Parts: sequence; C-alpha cells; structure tokens
Amino acid sequence: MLTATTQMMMHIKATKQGEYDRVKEVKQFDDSKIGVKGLIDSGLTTIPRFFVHPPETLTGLRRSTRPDANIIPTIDLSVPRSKAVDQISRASRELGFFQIVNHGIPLGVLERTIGSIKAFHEQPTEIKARFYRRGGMASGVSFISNIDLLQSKAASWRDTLQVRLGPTLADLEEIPEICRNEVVEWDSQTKRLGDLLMGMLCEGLGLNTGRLKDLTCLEGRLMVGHYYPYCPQPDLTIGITSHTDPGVFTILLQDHIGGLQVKYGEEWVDVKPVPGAIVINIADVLQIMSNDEYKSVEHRVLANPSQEPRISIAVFLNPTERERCTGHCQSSHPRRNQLFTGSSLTQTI
Ligand SMILES: O=C(O)CCC(=O)C(=O)O
Repeated sequence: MLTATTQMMMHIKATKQGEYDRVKEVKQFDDSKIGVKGLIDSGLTTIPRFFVHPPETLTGLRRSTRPDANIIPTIDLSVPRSKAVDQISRASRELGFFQIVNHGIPLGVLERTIGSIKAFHEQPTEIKARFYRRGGMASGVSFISNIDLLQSKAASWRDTLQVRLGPTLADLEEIPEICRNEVVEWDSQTKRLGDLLMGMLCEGLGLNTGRLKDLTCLEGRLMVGHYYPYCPQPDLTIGITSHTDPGVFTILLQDHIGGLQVKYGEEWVDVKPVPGAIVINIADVLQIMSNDEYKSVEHRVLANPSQEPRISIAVFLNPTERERCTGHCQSSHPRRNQLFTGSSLTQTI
C-alpha cells in the first residue's frame, strides 16, 4: 500500500510534468496530514507550487542589514517597576514590540517548553495525524499545516499545534502526551506573566492596574506551537505572511534560529533571538482600546533556510467579552472607545 507521503510526492511529480491542478494538489497535501515537515522528510528539494508566493510578498524577503538592526528593545523586568513600566509603555507606543528578560520564568522551563513542541512535531506522521483537524477546535487541540490553507492564495512553510489554554484549558487527554506537562506548565507561567504585563501596560496608559483584567482581557488564551522546517527555496515562500495579531497582546517564545521580522516604517527589522528572553507584541484589541496610543504592528516570519528547524510558541491573550473592550468598533483606528470614555485617560467606564 502506498503511504500518504508517497502518494503526495507522486502527485506533485505528475503535476510538475502535466497540467497544474492547484485545488487538487492542496487537497492532497491536506489529506496526507504529513505537514510541511513530512514534505521535507520525504526528500523534496523544490517546494510544491502552491507554496510559491506572489512577487509582492517575495520582494524584500531578507534579514535586515540596518546597522541599528537591533531596534526592538530588551527590557529588564528586575529594574524598579516604574522604570520598567516607562520602557514598556514607550516600546508599545513606538514599535508595538519588545523583549523582556528577568521575567520570572526559569530558563529550564523555556527550554523544556520549546523542546516538547519540537518533540511533538518530530513524532512519526501516524501519531501527529491523529490530531490533524481543520475547521474548529471543538476538542481544544489541533495539529495543522497552514490554518488558512484552503483560503489563502499561497501556503506558508510551517506546521502548527494549537491548544486552547483559556478560559478553560483543553481536556488533558486531548493534549498530546509528549508535550502535555509542558503545555500545562506554560499555561500557568504565561498566565502569571500575562497578568503582570497587563497591569504594567495599564499603568503605562495611566489606568488602574487591574483595568484590562477586569474587562476579561486575560481570560481567552490560545497557544500555537509553530515548527518551521528547513526550506530548500526560502526566496519563494514565507514562514508566516505579514499580519497583526487580533487580540490584546501576544507572549512569544522563540528559539535561537531567528526569522521573525517587524514592520518599522517602510522597512522590516529582525527580532533577534536573545537567550532567555520572551517577545511581547501589542495586538489589535489593545490598539483599539488605547485609542491608538499602543500600536499593533505588522510582523512576519521568513521561511527557514537553516537545516535546523525553528520553533516558536505564541500565546495570544484575548478578551472573552470583546464588545466590552472595543464596542462595535471594527477599525483599528477608532476615534474613541470604551476604555477611555472621557477626556481623561484615567476615567473608566
Ligand atoms: O513564529 C513567530 O515568531 C511568530 C508567530 C506569529 O506571528 C503568529 O503566530 O501569529
């Protein structure tokens, strides 16, 4: 019997020689459940055509060459709180991104968390395939290659494990055993850190420390564990296309490989991996709630040219009662919102 990988490879070969049927090729890839990692493991040396992005995405895909490329600040949380709040507030207003060190999460936990997500993705396809599901997270867990595979114009070079952390953690039996303990630990660590940062971000706006938390902003939490395998043609595709995050803010752990870039004016700057650091970025809801004081900024990840895979783990913080936070405002450039209802930033609803 032919394996899913062999069938997939035969199909790609056939379509290379004959007519290109994009819909069929995408479906075959999705049905195979092998993910991008499976393609690379099968010995593929050129990327399937549906991963090739249009020129507007591919132009300027390179690591930053700016002399001041290290523009994203690293903030030490062990300094006096008022000083850290000032630095966080400035970075959130000017760049929408910063890194933090001395955040209270031990290095061993960071390493174990990354290691467990890597281990999940490096399991045999048959094991991962049990979690491969598209269209909903009823169980709170899914493994998938390209969440938007069926809608997007071009696929991106990464696979993802998603786990719902809050308001209620996914059932423990649903979380893959290989990373279960680490995901549970990461949930409690990022909840504590999220609470701390949320308070500091409020203070940076002149608000009561608990304001965002009272508005349910710490409750909805989704974790995504990305795996960016080696890409043989990194100039033709991307790891994640340019986007902003929809929630309040994001807590991102990345390994040492690099590839995350942030829009800075008309340029893209690298978020260089700093050992032991965690990346924080402001997301759309907080930009709206802060009347554009804090910025939700476009970011992307380059396809990974290194033989070693890149791992990153994002926890998205979302309000469970979004309307209380943003009203009916859909735009990221509102005139006014529910957080600041009067002339004073400290006035609350
Ligand atoms: O992998 C990364 O560094 C960024 C991930 C990201 O932007 C996302 O999951 O939305």
